[in-house]
Amino acid sequence: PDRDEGGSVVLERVPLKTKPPGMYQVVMLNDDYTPMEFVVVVIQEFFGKDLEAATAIMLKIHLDGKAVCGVYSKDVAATKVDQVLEAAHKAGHPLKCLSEPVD
Ligand code: TYC
Repeated sequence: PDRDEGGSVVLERVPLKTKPPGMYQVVMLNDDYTPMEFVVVVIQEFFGKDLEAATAIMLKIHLDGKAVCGVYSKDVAATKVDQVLEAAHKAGHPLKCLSEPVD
């Protein structure tokens, strides 16, 4: 083994490779029952969008089946999902959303 000036054995350690935290997108899903107006309010409230941007996202969900409402760290994305699901459940709407890693 390698030794230092004093004769002690030098143990070499390669730094553990760390990877950057990846980002997660919150995807909202379409359904046949949740009112458009409720979705627009939720998107404004929890994703910081103004009325125009929230309306555009809601319409994209309605037409395409889903859309990304925002991109966050894993923890924040999970919290957004919880907030949306709780608000929808409390209001009696079946609105669903999920978070997934950004490619
Ligand atoms: N499709 C719903 C309707 O026609 C509106 C809607 C939009 C529902 C977006 C959910 O994530 C959603 N009332």
